[in-house]
Amino acid sequence: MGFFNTLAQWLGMKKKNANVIVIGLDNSGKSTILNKLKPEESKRHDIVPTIGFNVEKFMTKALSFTAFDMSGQGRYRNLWEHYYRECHGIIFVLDSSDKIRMSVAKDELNMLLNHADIVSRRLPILFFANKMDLRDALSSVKCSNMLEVEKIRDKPWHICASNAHTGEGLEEGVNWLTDQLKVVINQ
Ligand SMILES: Nc1nc2c(ncn2[C@@H]2O[C@H](COP(=O)(O)OP(=O)(O)OP(=O)(O)O)[C@@H](O)[C@H]2O)c(=O)[nH]1
Ligand SMILES: [Mg+2]
Repeated sequence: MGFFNTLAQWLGMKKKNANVIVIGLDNSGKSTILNKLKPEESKRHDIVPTIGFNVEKFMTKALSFTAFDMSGQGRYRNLWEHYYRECHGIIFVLDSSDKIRMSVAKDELNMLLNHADIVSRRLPILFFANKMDLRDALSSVKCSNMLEVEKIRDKPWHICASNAHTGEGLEEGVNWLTDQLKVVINQ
């Protein structure tokens, strides 16, 4: 394996690695999204609420991603900041049907944006307005208005409506993130 990796790297075939942190409130669908993006052989059959965090891997056409799948439960949210420094991009997942907690998600987003390890960096942020299949789900435009995402001027951002069960919207999102990252990653 080592030999083939070295050979692939030497031939310029090995994909560059991007670290992304996947955050958002508990129950928004972070782990379900990552499970859908993972290759068939490493998919989990049942997703349970994340304790602490898990490290997951997935690939796109141009990059290999290492994703820190953080728990969104209140008691674990203080772990998020420990991974900000080493991440190249952020995936922020919203449950678009959870109107009551949209303000909590907004507070978490503002804390992220004002964090010392984030504030001065041009990190791309991909938002998934997830659970678009639910009848009372808000549109991605409405979600971005509620979070005042358009106020983010110093970082590229993009919002996609998604359904983590069918995978709808996920490819569009990760393709956008790949385009943002492939030019800035050197490793
Ligand atoms: N209807 C619907 N349900 C979803 C969708 N995505 C995830 N779910 C469900 O939402 C619940 C929570 O999903 P998780 O992926 O565990 O959420 P999480 O954000 O990782 O939660 P924590 O690990 O606790 O932070 C599960 O029952 C999922 O099946 C979606 O797009 N549509
Ligand atoms: Mg989870």
